[in-house]
Amino acid sequence: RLLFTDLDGSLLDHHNYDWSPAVPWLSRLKERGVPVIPVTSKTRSEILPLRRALGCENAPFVAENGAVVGLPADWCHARLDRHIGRDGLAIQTLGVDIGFIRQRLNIWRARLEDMPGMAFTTMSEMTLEALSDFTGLPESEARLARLREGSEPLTWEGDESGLEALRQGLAGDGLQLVRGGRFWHATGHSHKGNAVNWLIERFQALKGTKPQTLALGDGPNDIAMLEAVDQAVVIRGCHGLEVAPQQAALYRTEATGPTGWAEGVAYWWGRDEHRVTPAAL
Ligand code: 2M8
Ligand code: MG
Ligand code: MG
Repeated sequence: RLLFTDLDGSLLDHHNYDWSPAVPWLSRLKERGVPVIPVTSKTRSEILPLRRALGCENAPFVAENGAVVGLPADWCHARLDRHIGRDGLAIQTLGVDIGFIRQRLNIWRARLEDMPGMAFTTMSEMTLEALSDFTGLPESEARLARLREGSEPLTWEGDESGLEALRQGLAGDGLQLVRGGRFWHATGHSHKGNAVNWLIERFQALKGTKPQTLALGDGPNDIAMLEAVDQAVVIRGCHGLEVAPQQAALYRTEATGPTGWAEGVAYWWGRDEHRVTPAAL
């Protein structure tokens, strides 16, 4: 079994980033040997301390909306992952380099300058103080959010037509915009669904069996992940955005954040270890 989870607004509270309501389930999953795999918009630098705190330091993780995958030693393949870092992780990049993304955002901003509905601020342009105020992250953590490798978050201050123009420009560069909780994220063609499929394939290659998979998320950027697994949970969002994956085995929670997270895990894995999913019927 594998559990894939979004962090902000799902395992972590949208406002204060607390996860205490999920702790009983995190311990139970640990006892059962089920890896809890964070799949998030956050950076590798943000995830490293967090996964220790959450107790999922032996599981892989997906950072920056699928652009970066971190593999602990027992998920590594002798032939494919040659370099294991001092942190014990092999890093696979499924996305596009941040330098290219920032360069293209600047070019499109300059080219579309005269369009009235065109206005955005990238995370790297925000001061640390502004970023901390906007996200509620302490400055020490906001600093880690800025250490980006394969995705640039931005706040949109323009209108729909400007957004569409930027989207089209970026598409010509092989880039896309996905909606997170507070930010839009400019990325390559990587997304959470690709990264989850990649990890499921890796698991199968190493273990020779197909894992049973569950995923939980609250935002539009989670849809591809929710469609890539056997059982899915949409956690009630704090942002009013529509999240409608093409997924027959779908549960929508009543509660938001980590309380909703625990509700969702209990729905699928709480009573019956071998619940038959609607998709399998
Ligand atoms: C950003 O990600 C969230 C995820 O949904 C968002 O778009 O609102 C990222 O920049 C991430 O690195 C950061 O930790 C988070 C803080 O709220 O915001
Ligand atoms: Mg989220
Ligand atoms: Mg997220």
